Amino acid sequence: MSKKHKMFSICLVIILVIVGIAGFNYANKNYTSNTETTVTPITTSPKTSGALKVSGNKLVDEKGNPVQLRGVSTHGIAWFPQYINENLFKELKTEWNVNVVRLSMYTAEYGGYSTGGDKESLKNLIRNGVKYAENQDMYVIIDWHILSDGNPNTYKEDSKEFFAQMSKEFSQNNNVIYEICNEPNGSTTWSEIKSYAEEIIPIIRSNDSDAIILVGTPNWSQYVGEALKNPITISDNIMYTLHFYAGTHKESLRNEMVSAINNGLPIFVSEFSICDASGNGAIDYNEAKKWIDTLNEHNISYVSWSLSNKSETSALISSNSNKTYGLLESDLSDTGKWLYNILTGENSPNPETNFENNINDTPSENNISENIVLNNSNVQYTTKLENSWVSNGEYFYLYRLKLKNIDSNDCSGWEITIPFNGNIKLSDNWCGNYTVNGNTLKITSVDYNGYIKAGDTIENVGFIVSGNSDLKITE
Ligand code: IDC
Repeated sequence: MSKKHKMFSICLVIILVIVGIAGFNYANKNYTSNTETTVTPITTSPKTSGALKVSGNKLVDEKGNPVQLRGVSTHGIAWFPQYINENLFKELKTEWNVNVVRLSMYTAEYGGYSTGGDKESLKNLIRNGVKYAENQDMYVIIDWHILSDGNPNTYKEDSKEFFAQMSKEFSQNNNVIYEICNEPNGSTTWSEIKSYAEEIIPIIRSNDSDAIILVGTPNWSQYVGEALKNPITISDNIMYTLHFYAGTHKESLRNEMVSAINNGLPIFVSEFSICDASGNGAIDYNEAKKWIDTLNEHNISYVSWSLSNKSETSALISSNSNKTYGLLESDLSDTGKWLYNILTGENSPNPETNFENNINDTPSENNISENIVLNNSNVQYTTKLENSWVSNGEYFYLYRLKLKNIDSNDCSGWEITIPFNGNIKLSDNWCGNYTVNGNTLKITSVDYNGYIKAGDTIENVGFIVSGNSDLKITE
């Protein structure tokens, strides 16, 4: 071969290799091709990074190295308690590259803590969530999710009692982060938020001298500039939250965030999604990419709303899927697919490979949905088995109910009795008074859901029971 030919062949090989690599990359390109973002594997975790601190405008590990947390938020835990399960948390850590989970407990909406919600059940869900996060070596945010109550001072007494108890129980944990007010809004000013924070922070500090505390900012946690002008000085390890929904909040909010960061304010994005601010509507992939790039550039931690299968764009799980773990690509919503790609750089989760290692032995059936309609004089109720699993040899069943007042008059209270084919043990319940007698479960209304207008339906009521391996409701 002549020298010229040899050179030509070498060039050809090089070109073919380049084309080959490009082709391979193209073939592997994901459906959200406009979101190519470098994914760094998560190495930050409570075991390796220890208790986090705030240094200047940065979140740092115990040795002072900057860290970024990335993760997901539950929806309201009273609404979607089923996603607080350890298999899912494990999957989030191992499959999704997540190192923080946020537990959102509404104060005023839907079984809200301060508006008649079952305080003990809600606290138990938080306790479970913290325990699962700890077992899976993840950080966990306890979120006092104010929203329609607008001003964090509205239910300040409840908040004091709640954070006193939680921080006492978790004083030895190095993975717990306290978020003391999700999104102040309406006319709530920064000085009102600050005075609230100055009452809550010392309560937490009396049990836990250094946990990270996140403080919301005015206008649904957007006006971080207000906090910058007048930051909280009574304690260290405070961060300020900024929330965005990429379909609504764009460059001007990003600029506000970057400017506050550059001026020294430590910011944590404890909630965001990529649709509009209602949690629904179209996804804006372009803006989403700009946001994620900016967050990564400044090493800002971010947490995506929400771990639920509600039929709304921001829900990460498809409304067609009742799975509470073992999520495949087909179980994810478009937002869920986008997030999976952002967190892992890959397209499809593959959790089956981990099934044999699942915490609760094996799922008996992970996708059960069976409706039974029963009547109790004027109330017709539909029971839906939403999930079941085995834990330490015990069989658990999660049911959710719909109650309809089929009478022509409004009712001011209700009582229903559910017969099972075997004895049951009640393991969790919400939005009712529950008593077990052998194989029957009696549920009576609580003060906030006893009244049902003629013809109206209420949902929210639900429970988890354990029993035999083939437990069923008998008609
Ligand atoms: C939304 C939920 C929706 C629920 C509603 C309650 O997605 O299912 O019905 O709350 O009012 C927030 C809030 C967050 C909102 C979310 C979307 O922190 O609670 O969740 N959002 O509207 N701030 C901006 C958007």
